Amino acid sequence: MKLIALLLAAAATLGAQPYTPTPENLKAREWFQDARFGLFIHWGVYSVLEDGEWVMNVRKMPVSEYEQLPPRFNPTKFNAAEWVSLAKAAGMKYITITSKHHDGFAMFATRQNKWNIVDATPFKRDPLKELAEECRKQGIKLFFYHSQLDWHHPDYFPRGRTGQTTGRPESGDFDRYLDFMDAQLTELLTNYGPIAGIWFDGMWDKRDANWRIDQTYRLIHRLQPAALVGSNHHLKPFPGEDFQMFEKDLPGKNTAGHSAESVIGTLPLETCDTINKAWGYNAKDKSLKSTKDLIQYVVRAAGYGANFLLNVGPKPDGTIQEEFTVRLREIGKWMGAHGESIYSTRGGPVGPRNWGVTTQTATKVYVHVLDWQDELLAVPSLGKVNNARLLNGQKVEMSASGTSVLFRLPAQRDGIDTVIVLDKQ
Ligand code: FHN
Repeated sequence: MKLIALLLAAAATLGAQPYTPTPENLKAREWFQDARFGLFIHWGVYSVLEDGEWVMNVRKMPVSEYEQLPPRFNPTKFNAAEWVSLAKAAGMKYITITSKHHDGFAMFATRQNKWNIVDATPFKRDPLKELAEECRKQGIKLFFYHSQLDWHHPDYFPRGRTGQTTGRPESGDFDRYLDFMDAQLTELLTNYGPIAGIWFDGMWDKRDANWRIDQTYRLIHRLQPAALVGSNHHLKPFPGEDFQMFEKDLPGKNTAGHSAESVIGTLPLETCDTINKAWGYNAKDKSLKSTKDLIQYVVRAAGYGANFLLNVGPKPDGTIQEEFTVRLREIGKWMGAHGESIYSTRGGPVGPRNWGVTTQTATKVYVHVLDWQDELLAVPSLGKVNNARLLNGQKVEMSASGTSVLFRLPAQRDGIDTVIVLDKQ
């Protein structure tokens, strides 16, 4: 299997045109790296069943059965202003929302088929249009997560690893499906104003297919040159991709099995994870990460020079569950007091350690002590730095010891992240 993936990755690369990002794309990449923290939203007709976004495949529901869901989907409590305000309150700078997940159901007013929230549900509104307008109003950028994998479209054929029980005919024209996908992407990049990027998912379903990604990526960059392209294919980035993403792991790790690749090259990095274990709304999933866990996730990601995209799965009525909103607001409070050590930083002079990470700007180094009980902490040289202090200005004793620096940590520490800031000389 791995050999196939390698051969096809090579083929895809060889077949691809060389990609030179435009100046506006490069500027967008800098903005993306400065942003550091975003809100992932998995929302679709599957939320009606309250059992996650894979319910169609897990319950082996044929299309005919799954098509009975949209008439039950009427999220009248959806309020774009509330969602965008919540993201801002959490200290997030962008939102990435599912325009279409694997079930093929478009959460926007597509004209390519009737399998969408406007034509198929009593809601009749276009939530992505409302969200795009609200994001512009509140100064939050908007990405669309778009699944290349499709369990509904008859031309997604041959089938891949999933979607084998949907009852679709055993025939179809995959290129015609990709034309359909490109037409929907054209709608998303034409009718919704400036879009910060497209977050692809699902190539892993058919590693041996010709996904025509160079054609699709060229389309995106032609329509909106500043739009950043990323793909959750778990392979090394292809030409045309503008950031490398990881899932349920820090960059270069593979504890969750979703990020088989390491950090390759110098593209901006982003990792994503959930507050409980589910991406789409799952009423039974109470395995919640604490606010401390989530803040430390943001900090550790920043220590790897990566963004953290934290997910919510809204309910079928259009609201976000309280366990999530409480955590998001608590994270925002912490970011309000410590944000200078995260926003607009890059990975620090010392790589991530068990005790914590470092971040840096052009003039400062931040040492994030996340898990260290002792009074003294020795770290490798941080370069020419001085004036060690906490963010509140309290001085921190520091001495050089060979090529290391020794900190005497304050007895009273931040229970989540004791940030020591130093000036670069
Ligand atoms: O199958 C999807 C899953 O539903 C979810 O969208 C995650 C988010 O990164 N990506 C895939 C699993 O790797």
